[in-house]
Amino acid sequence: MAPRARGQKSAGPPSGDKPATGDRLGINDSATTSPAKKVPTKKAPAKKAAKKAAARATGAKTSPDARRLPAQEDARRPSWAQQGDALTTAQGIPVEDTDNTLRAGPRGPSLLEDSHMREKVMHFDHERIPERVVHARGAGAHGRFELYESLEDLTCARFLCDTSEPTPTFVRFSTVAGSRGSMDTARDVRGFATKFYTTEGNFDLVGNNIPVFFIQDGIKFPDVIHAAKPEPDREMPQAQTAHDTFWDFVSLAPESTHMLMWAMSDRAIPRSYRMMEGFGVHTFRLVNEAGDTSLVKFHWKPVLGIHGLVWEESQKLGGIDPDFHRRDLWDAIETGAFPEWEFGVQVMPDSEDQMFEGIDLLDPTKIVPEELAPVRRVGRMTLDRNPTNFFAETEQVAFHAGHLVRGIDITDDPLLHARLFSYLDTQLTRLGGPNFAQLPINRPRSEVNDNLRDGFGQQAIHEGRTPYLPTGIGVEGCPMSMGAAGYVHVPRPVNGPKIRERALSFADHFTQATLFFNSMTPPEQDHIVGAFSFELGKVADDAVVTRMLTNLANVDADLCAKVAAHLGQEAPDGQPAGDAGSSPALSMVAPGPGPVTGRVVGIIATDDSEASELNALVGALDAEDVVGHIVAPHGGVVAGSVPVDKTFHDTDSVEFDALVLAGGVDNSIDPKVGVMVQEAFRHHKTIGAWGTASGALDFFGIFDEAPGVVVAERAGSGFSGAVIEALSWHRHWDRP
Ligand code: HDE
Repeated sequence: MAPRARGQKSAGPPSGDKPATGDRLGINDSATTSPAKKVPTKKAPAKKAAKKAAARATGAKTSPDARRLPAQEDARRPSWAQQGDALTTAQGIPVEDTDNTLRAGPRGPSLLEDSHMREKVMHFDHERIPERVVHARGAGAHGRFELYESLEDLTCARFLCDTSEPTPTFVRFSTVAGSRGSMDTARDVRGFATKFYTTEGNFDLVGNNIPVFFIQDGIKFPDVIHAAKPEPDREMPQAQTAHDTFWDFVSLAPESTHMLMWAMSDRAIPRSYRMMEGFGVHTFRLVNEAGDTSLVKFHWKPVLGIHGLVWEESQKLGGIDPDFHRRDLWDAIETGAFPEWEFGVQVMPDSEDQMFEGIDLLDPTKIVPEELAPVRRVGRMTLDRNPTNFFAETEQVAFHAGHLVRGIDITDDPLLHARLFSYLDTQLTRLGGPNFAQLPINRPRSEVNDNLRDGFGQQAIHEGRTPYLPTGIGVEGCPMSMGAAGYVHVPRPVNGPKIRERALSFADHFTQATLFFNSMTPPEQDHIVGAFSFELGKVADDAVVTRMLTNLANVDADLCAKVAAHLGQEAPDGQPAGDAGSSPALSMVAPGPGPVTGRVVGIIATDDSEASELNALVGALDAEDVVGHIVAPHGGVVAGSVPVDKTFHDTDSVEFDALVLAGGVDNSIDPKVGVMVQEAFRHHKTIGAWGTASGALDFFGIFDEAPGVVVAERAGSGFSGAVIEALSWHRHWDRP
């Protein structure tokens, strides 16, 4: 196989973080040192990689744990819980025995006076809080945001002007439709919500991995979600849009057509959270110190590139590893392959009509193609620490589209306005009252002096007697309103008749859907056809299918004809826009190789393999921050001394980005290996084999001249280099 250019390494080392000042809730102020985390992988090379990458990412000065913020530290070791060696009740009374209920004789009835048992079970009975009504399934991580260049020309937000200090962040990725226990790899939009703990208060960028939305007005959100969720009489299907009610709704709401194109594309089945773009979706308004405003769209660009699974893979993974994305994120961070995104803004002039190149910037079903307004990349976020406790952090984090800082304002997007109401409201039910901002994960790292008092879950013991303003009794009349130094809403005229009506400039629902389809490469278009065929194939109501085909006919005649043919229906005529154009930036297929950091290679080995060759390959992969898993017929060690990571009994090809058959594997190997290799080939993945294993590849029908298939006599550096290079292409779509 002719060698291709080597994959790029991820860009340079970000500098270390620094603890921010503590909060003023008056709970705890002292920081404690936390124990270093263990790297959970079995193999020494992965540990080495973890150390290496951690050192690289931190400038070799501090470990991720050392960067923990004081407020988080306090919360991990509160003075009122989990201290000392003795087991106690919640009232601090030492417990005699927690394994046997107090009873009348060893075989007699339990006694109601056993307060310890009653308290223990009472607390357990109330451990759950309501899951999020949408985005219930998620995974989070801590990180930091570093600004490359000041945006002071656009905004006075300090964290976007001051390049000297990183801003701590917490990110939660999620699926939308499924319940908290649903599978990660369902076809769905992914939430990409980031909390920036800035020195001027918290800014939440509550975005998705798709830049448009199903609806134009927030009043329709309950409708689209009710339609997408399991049908209420039967509570089926879970985490799926492939059912009647969803397609019934969207077929009658043509404004959803553009979003449907994205949702049926590989964007909706990401390979990893680390390989997704993020979008703020709505247009925001930035204002600088001089009061000049601009309209912007926010973007996250993954350093590892944008990559998807294939549909069959995502379905199988739902059974083999329902936690696939959560595990991928966790493992990447634990092994030091810290996920990174560049932060960018598309900047449009704040014109009176808030239109840009004919696009209504207030319509959340429209994008601004990057070719018309390039994304200015101004910073980088690195996720470098897993949560300490899923419930306390990932489950209790409370995002709000209205958590804005000085210099960032909203626009009149009607979807955004409904969100401004919804996010505070939902926390009252989920987090049990109005004090959720005091939960450690939600606390600002800037000073809080809000005069808010009491309420369920109040954590502070406030001093003084003047929680009101104005006051002459309070300390020097404080806290004071800050005027122009505070958050000032951009003064804009507002007028118009009170009506329930949508602007005409929101009315074109198809041109950008066509633009999206035009921008896809042939394999991506095939996947979209396949996804529509799968989903509509599950719809029992013929009228719904017919309506949807009519909408697709207005997007692209070929798309409609292919889907209709798969469904055995007539393709209706439509009027797709002839001048929709295309935007190459929308395609996920990169024109060149990309970074391989954190990719996982399955190395199929037997006791006839050579330990030195296996170790050499794992070492070569490790040097590129690729994880090599030894997969063998049995657990323990293989080839005399090499630790086995997975066996044929507990894994499948879908868990790997590439499969390599080690020398020693031959035709007599477990037939499951044949199934795995054929599946990896069908999923366009890199496949390698050396020595006797090349013959096994032939035996399994894998054509060794095919793109992305690497064969060699021995597992030397030429072989490992070619495998890594092939891996850097993500998939080999040119394979027959
Ligand atoms: Fe949300 N959304 N949303 N949403 N959303 C929630 O807030 C809502 C919308 C998004 O990881 C809820 O705390 C309404 C668009 C993310 O914790 C809730 C409307 C976008 C997350 C809510 C929208 C999003 C949520 C559920 C229409 C992309 C997960 C629990 C007006 C820009 C955040 C919660 C996390 C969560 C309401 C539309 C993104 C109910 C009413 C558009 C990433 O408040």
